[in-house]
Amino acid sequence: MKRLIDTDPEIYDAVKREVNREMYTLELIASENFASEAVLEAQGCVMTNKYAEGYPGKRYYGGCQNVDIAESLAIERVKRLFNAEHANVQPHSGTQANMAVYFSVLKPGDTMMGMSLSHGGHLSHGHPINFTGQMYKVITYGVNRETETIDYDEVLRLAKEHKPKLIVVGASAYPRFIDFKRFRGIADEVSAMIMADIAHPAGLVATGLHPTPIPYAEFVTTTTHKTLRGPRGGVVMCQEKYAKVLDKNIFPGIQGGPLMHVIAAKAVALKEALTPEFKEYQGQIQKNARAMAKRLQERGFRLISGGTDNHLMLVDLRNSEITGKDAESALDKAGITVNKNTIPFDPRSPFITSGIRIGTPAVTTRGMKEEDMIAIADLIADTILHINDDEFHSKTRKIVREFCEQYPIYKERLA
Ligand code: DSN
Repeated sequence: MKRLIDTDPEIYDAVKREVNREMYTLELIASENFASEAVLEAQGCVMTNKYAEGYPGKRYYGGCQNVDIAESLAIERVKRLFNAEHANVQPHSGTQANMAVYFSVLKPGDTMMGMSLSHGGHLSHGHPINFTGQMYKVITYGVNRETETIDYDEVLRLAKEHKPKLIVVGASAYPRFIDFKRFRGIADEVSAMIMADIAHPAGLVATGLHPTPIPYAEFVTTTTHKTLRGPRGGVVMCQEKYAKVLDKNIFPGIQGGPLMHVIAAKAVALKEALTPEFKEYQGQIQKNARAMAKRLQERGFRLISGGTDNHLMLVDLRNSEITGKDAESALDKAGITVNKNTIPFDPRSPFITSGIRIGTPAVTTRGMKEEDMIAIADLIADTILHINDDEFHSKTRKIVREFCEQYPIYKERLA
């Protein structure tokens, strides 16, 4: 980054610090990952310079022949990866992908259903402080208090009572498989449409390691940077009959010029996702999550729903005085990055919480395996046991650094 050093040493310094943070700490935020060098190169390329409002072959600007190649490849690869009839790769984010679907099928005041954020849903699935909560009549569903898994009977009861036009299926902190077929049955009983937001398990869905919503949902949205391991951004897939209305609602509906450098990087990540190595990687994410969950349970932690089927787990700290906020902060000092997270029926506020969310996609990208997850689970358990002991955290931070050095990333970047 020679030119960046000369032009803007302050930003260079911040980037360098971030590279070091990523290299020498354990990244366990379930929604994060390390995009490949090829993805980073595409995202940092000159396509950032190009305006390309419209779609491949139908642009409002000249000179789009090269970005058209990138966008067409990205579209074709998404369709192939997920077996989708139609795809739009322009959404700048997951929330914008969701917004485009809502605008395609709902009018202000219409009724939609989504999973409550406090039970593992997402802000853009109808939270009162999000545009969805302000524009639509939102009915939320959640998990059963006993099983801590989605209460499908309650979803059906609510759907029959409120007759939503759209049911949103998907979560950002739910450790179990989602039964999309069952949601289809519920939606059919009340003539609702389904939007499945698979941002979190997208990589698992793409490789057949998590049930796919494609045959059951009119619309499927995802981000490209979580388990899918691409650049930050969104994608919408839909049945062919909704293609026109969807495309219109993304551009010119809610966005102007697409980010062509990001779309090029999405295409690269999607190419990577179509390889056998990616399937192996997704399988390892899942094995790692199971190994980590098992070890945390052996160390006395209670996990929401008793374990994990996917890439993440939610630790319930209610049986101690320690809050999610305390745990996040102590782990951060130890060089282990997680996020505090509300757990279902959490007595504490979202700023404090009684849980932490742990995910394995990023550490698996580094090449770590089940035995490493056991070691990391022990570091987490010991850190939480010594919650107020900063000296202990400094020692753990050194262990974490040595551990990370065995699994290098960014060999050529600022190292
Ligand atoms: N904020 C993301 C997450 O961490 O799960 C979802 O958009």
